[in-house]
Amino acid sequence: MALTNNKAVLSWVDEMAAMTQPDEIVWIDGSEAQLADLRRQSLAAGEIIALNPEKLPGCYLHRTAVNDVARVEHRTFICSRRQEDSGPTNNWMEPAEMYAKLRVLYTGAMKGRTMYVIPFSMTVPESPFAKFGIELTDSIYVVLNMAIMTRIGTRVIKCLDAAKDPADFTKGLHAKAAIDEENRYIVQFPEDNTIWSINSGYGGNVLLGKKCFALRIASYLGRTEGWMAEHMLILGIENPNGEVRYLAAAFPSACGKTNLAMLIPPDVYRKKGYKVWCVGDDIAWLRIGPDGRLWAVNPEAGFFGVAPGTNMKSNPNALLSTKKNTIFTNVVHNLEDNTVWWEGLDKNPPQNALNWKGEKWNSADGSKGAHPNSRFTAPAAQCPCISDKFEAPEGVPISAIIFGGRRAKTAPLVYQSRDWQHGVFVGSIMASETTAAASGAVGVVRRDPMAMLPFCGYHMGDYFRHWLDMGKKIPNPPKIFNVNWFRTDDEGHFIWPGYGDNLRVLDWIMGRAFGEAEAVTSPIGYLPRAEDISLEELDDVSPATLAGLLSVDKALWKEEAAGIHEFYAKFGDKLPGELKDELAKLEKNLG
Ligand code: GTP
Ligand code: SPV
Ligand code: MN
Repeated sequence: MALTNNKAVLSWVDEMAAMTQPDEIVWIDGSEAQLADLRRQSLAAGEIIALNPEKLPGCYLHRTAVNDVARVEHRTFICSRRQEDSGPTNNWMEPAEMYAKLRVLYTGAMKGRTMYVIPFSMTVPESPFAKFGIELTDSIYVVLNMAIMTRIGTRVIKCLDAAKDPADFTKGLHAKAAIDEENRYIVQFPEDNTIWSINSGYGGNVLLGKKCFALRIASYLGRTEGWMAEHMLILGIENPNGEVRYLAAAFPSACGKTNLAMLIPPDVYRKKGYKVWCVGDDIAWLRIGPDGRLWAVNPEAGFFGVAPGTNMKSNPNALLSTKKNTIFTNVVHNLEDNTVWWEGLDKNPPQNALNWKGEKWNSADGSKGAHPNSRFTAPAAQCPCISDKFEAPEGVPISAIIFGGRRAKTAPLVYQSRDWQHGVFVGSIMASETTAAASGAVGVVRRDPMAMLPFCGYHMGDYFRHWLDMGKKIPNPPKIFNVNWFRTDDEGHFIWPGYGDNLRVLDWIMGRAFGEAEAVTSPIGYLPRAEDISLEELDDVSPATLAGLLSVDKALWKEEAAGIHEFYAKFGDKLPGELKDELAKLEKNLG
């Protein structure tokens, strides 16, 4: 039975049902009883596997199709009415043409299936910043994931019905169809507040509240409405005085957001009383608060985190978050005790196991058991270091914004921009090696401005403009930094230990944001001196090594500047003059 009399919602659901022709329509009320029933159906259909109820209570394993294991950027479209509003970094097609093309694929796609209607909210629905959406899907896996990743059900639809404009919701349509790679489309129509996804059953392609809505559509809404939707983690650092200072950090996919968001301070910091609190691990919505600072909320309710490499040493808080009520996707099924495993969990791959494809697996043959982009979907509230501000409707005030990527060379461990405009330049020139989070080659350096290349819902040149304009409107803006945890030595090993020790760098960053730490000028911005970053009780890094990590190689940076010119040329007239000026300044500084 429909959960609402909302005419806009009902007529849209009817229209989509007429096209997709499901046998049945089920409204998701968000109750535990309904979710339990769906789990039973999904188990019976073999779509999910129940894991060991003692060791992993409420946990399930799911395997996606072998051809469907990551986001597909080449099949992701921003269909704004005018191509120039989608821009050179997005795929585009005329909306009418795209709708027509997809209608053919959607017609009858849910025959013999059930359509689930999921009302969802990004951030707590009672927050003045909440945005509502409805996802229609024929996948129970999607329903179960959305129940973890967003707030869903009756609570949400009531808030939408009571809103100023009950027709103001994002219309998301997902159909698995035949999981046909050739006909896979992930399409955003920003002006229609609409998302159509077809022929995938994998995470980021189908959990429409996440990248499709909370970044692509929301970045478009943010520009129109004067706020920002960013691919950023949010964390609070509590210092020994008990004061908590917040930062947001944008790193590309699989470059360390989840890890940084819940890091465990090194012992020497812990003993002094430092604590880290996680507010979010992937997406931040940022608004100017009444006090003139920039405030951030995490629109999501869960973590869709990379499994490989997660262990009790690298990220115990993430691992502990997954010990109950978690859905694992494309990891190893350990048949010895009906649990899960992935590369980097521990040094003991199970002897009796199935790999991510569900095949008998022997680790000794050298093959990977878990897919490199295998993931866990876990409720954020289960994270041992979740912030008490996680659901605060007003969010948290941000003192520092950090950009960063995977760069084997060039980018130093950390540097600070001279001011907001220079900070926007630093974000716009971000580059990073590609990872398994998206299909395609891994390890290729590409420009990924603000970690938003795959997620910006409009012209990237206009996006830079929006950043610059926001800076002028924020009376007390955060300071902007860049970090690189991934510099390697000649043998390709990471030089910086990373993970918990990244707090040593964050400590300097916060010191700078609050005018308490020293820096020196360099051609690229402010740098710490080696003595400004604490190496206390860190035996593997000598002051000389640290100095090396902080060095700026002018020859490499000149090459970098040439690359930036090439990248900027894409944006033509839409490239803000301020960024051209910053590039000229960089070149002048390099001599
Ligand atoms: P998405 O969920 O795709 O957006 O990824 P993410 O940015 O949250 O990345 P995540 O924290 O899951 O880390 C991805 C990979 O980077 C994992 O294999 C981590 O082990 C590794 N990693 C994270 N932090 C560090 C670090 O400080 N140093 C090194 N060397 N590796 C790290
Ligand atoms: C990312 O790729 O940045 C992710 C995973 O967070 S996905 O939801 O698949 O986009
Ligand atoms: Mn992400």
